[in-house]
Amino acid sequence: MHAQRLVDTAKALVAGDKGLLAMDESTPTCNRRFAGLGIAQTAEVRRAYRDMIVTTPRLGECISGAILYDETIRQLTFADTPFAQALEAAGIVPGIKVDAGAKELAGHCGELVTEGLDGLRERLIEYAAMGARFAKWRAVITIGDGLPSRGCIEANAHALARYAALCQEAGLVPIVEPEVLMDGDHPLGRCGAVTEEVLHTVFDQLHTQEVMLEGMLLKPNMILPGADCADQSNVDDVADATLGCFLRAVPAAVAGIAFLSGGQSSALASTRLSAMNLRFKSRMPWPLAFSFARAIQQPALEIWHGQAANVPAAQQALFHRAECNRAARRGEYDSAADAPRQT
Ligand code: 5MM
Repeated sequence: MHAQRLVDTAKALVAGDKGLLAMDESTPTCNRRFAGLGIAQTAEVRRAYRDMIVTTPRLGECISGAILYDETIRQLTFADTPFAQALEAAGIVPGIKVDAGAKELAGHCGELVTEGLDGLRERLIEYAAMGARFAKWRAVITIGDGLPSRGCIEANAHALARYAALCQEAGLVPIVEPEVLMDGDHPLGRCGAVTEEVLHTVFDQLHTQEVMLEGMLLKPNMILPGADCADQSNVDDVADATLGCFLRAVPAAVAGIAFLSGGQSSALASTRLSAMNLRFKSRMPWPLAFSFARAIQQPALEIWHGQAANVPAAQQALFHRAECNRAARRGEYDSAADAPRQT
């Protein structure tokens, strides 16, 4: 195994105050976001959007790594450079989403299991040859009446662990993403209990599959009340619930934690990350970073709107959100100062 290389890459991805940019929306997800804004949904327009992102001036000052989608890693930027190489040139480590998406779990109505293990060993070798140095796999856990089931949690945890072991065999750092969705009206405590059970199960499976924790990153949800819950907890309650859960369930050997944003507004995601870093700085055994998609990209996407003339303004918005999250890693994000630009 490539132990030292894995440890070095994992550390580099969460070093200092930088974080990751998830730009790995699958074609259906990217098209859905484009459709919502009336942007044409073609491979060429998706390429233009991703070109806007990776050519953002000084992005590498805030972003350590970027997660690409299969379509993008095979495309060239407008400067005729493969996207992975363009990222390396910008000082950003290229990564790749390797799951094949969440599908209905047989026998478990309303629950999903992420697929993509078939042929993964060969795909990882191909992605590594294209320049990817880390990978990502997302499992989706739904909270509902009687959900999640043990069957769903165990199936997803097993797949995450087998994916992670294959990544390390190929020399790619696995990002393990078990996302407990915000959908629903459940209270904060329910999200906390479910997330803790999921994390215990995931780390049990990672141990069983002999995954080296020092050479992987965890990409979890924050502990939040459901989006439809009447009691939307304050920032400190979210920070305390989230870090309390992680301190109980995430081994200290894990190289780092990088949150997903999960549909929170850009400002709220930064505010909560900042509060966690401020309140728990001296008590955390791992760096606490970000791996946001919507919470970094959304304002830029809305400005860009598919128009080349909007690229400079969109890049400014993208860089601004990246900088905000860099400040949040230091516990220094000021949402009041950011207010005029919030979306
Ligand atoms: C949860 O989604 C991940 C983080 O994004 P947010 O910060 O917006 O929550 C993200 O990496 C996600 O996995 C990609 O957007 C790809 O999603 P799909 O559903 O297209 O595979």
